[in-house]
Amino acid sequence: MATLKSKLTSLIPAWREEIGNLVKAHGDTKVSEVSMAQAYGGMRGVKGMVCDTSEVPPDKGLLIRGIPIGDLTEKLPEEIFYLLVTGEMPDNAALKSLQNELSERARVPAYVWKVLEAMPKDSHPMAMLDTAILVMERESVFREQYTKGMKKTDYWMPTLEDSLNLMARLPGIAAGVYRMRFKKGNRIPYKKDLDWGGNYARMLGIKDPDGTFANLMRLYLVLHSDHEGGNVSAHTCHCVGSALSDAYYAVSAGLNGLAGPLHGLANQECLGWILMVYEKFKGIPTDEQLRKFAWDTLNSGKVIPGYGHAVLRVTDPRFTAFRNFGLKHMPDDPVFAIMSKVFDIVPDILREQGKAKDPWPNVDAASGSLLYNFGMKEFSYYTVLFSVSRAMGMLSQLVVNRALGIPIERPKSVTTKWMKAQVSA
Ligand code: HAX
Repeated sequence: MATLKSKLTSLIPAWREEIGNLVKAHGDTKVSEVSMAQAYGGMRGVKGMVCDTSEVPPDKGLLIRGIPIGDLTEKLPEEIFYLLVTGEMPDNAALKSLQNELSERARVPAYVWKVLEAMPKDSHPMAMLDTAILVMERESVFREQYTKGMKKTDYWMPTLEDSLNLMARLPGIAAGVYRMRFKKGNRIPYKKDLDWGGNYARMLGIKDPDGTFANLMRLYLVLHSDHEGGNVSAHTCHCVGSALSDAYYAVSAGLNGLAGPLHGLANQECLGWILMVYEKFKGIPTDEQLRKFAWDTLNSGKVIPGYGHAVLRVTDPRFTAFRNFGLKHMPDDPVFAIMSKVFDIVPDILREQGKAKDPWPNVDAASGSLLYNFGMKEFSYYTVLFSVSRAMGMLSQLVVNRALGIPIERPKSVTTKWMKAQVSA
């Protein structure tokens, strides 16, 4: 049966040759310049790294291996993982093989639960997820084989092993965190003949009589999977992994970045903001009321969560996909209706304020209102859902980078004194 490993074995030599030849022939070609404003401004727009799994053209939004995310919304998340790693969609045999690999590796070791049970009861679900990942580091196949000694060209193989092990266990761990942290009852075991995303939905234990919640989870896992290489979570994972730290270290580091309110935590903040509107106006506000509420937020020095983006300059197609899901399944839900109204009102306000370069909604603006509709009201958990998905992007980038032998990351920093000297020179 076609496996992901055999597919990569056939693809990697050509990737290496292509990039080797490119750098050999054109290594001195300039691809970016860096201004002082960029050096002080989060390196925004500096082209200093390569990521082939996905790209985000500012005027289009996410393309996974060149395919617009809007064309992938009916796919299974594990199909997206295969696409991310190999650049090709799996055929039926390859998909089945990947699903078998994942279900065979899905059992979460008992010591993980013991560690999580020992954590303070008010721990953030993201801290619990990251702890679970890190505590499994002892099982890293990469670290074991590296310690024994292996060729650099083989690094990607145990990295793929670690990636599949981690990815297989993540839904069970994340669902277990949900049930433990929010006292939802016993853990629900992985079902071998169910797909990866469907399993996650099932193990969460949310009521789902007609399978709509499982479909939302599949969509959620597809939409958040990857967003090129420079965002905080992907870049952190890449940086840590470039030191040949294994996938457990690298992914948990990336997810610690995802836990920040300007990144993955925004989905929790976003629904909080919408519910504040709902409570203040005891339902759906008028346009005028919503406008004033948004201005009050801005005038108090806060951001409007779910709006703006470091790269995008259009409505995020992932937002559109979620909104379409809501329009189909819950058009009359008041929280969904407020979220839609915010979309009609807030971009104009942000434009009028004139600070945000991108006044449009990002992926986090819509997802919370959909989850809320299914009774998933524990906001602090939302970034864990994001994490299970984003792990696919981080792991695929890690495998590809190991295959290509990308070296340890080490950009040059300079001092303010040096900057001043440049100006006077
Ligand atoms: N509301 C109010 N002000 C905003 C804003 C928003 N939604 N988005 C940007 N701005 C402000 C910035 O705070 C900044 O103000 P100062 O000059 O006073 O510092 C100014 O506009 C310029 O910022 P920018 O260049 O447009 O945006 P950045 O690239 O610096 O930051 C962010 C991008 C996504 C962090 C930003 O738009 C933001 O804070 N948005 C709200 C939080 C959010 O939705 N985060 C999730 C992003 C998607 C994601 O990564 N998910 O994981």
